[in-house]
Amino acid sequence: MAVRTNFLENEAAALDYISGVKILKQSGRYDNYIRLHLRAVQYEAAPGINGAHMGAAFLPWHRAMLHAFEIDLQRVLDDADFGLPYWDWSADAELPDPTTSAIWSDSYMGGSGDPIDGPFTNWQTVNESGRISTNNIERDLGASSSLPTYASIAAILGNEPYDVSPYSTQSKYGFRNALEGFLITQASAMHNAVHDWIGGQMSSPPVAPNDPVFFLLHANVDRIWALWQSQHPSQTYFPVVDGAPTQRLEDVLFGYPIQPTNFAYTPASVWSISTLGYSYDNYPAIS
Ligand SMILES: [Cu+2]
Repeated sequence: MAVRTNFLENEAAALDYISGVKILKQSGRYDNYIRLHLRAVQYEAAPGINGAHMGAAFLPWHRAMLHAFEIDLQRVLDDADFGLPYWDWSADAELPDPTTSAIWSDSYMGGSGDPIDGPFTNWQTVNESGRISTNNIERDLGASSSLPTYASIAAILGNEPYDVSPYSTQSKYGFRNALEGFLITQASAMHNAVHDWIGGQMSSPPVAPNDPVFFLLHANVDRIWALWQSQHPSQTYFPVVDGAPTQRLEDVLFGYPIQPTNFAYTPASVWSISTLGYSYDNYPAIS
């Protein structure tokens, strides 16, 4: 059982994460995840809904991606219990200047710049055509948007049900659209705001996973979803039958199966994190 811990509170796991992603980049396996995400962004499940975003499948699609990625890291690190660290971006939202958080130091993820400094400074990125480009990873921390606070997370945890018709950015209530960041009437909120706050590739959905902070950010999104699930044990996934292809309870999520898991992930099959074989060391102390 893998336990996912806070990137800034578990130095060994943080450094393992950095070594692991460097190994995956070198072998080309890392770029497969960028291309998986790219193809999902480019797939139109229905008008305004792509394979991985702006629809009900947003949370399960990324849970599946992180699950496969975590197992890849376990293999290259030779540690079957390795848990993907999460970046608790709301903790940093409480700092006077979140760009000074230790996560952006050169021994961790590196900070702002084009290219960024730190362990990933010379990484070549995958472009919107799926090809290796000459661009490196860039960031412009804090230039736009702001990190969601604990209070803003607390404010959406009461949302039920999981999602409502039309299961898109237009859904008027429901937890998924709130956490993804389209329900709140701001230009950029929740998950979307974190991407925008980082800038560079991270603020461009087709190429966002070029930046390895993508997985740390999404582990925290997944953690907040898992908290919601534990607080609302009678809630289930929607849509069951009336949604678009790749979005319904028993549909195989777009782009799967992939190596190394080769699982035909569905929203149903990823609903329970304990079934997938991982847990979080804790949840934000909010409710
Ligand atoms: Cu995201």
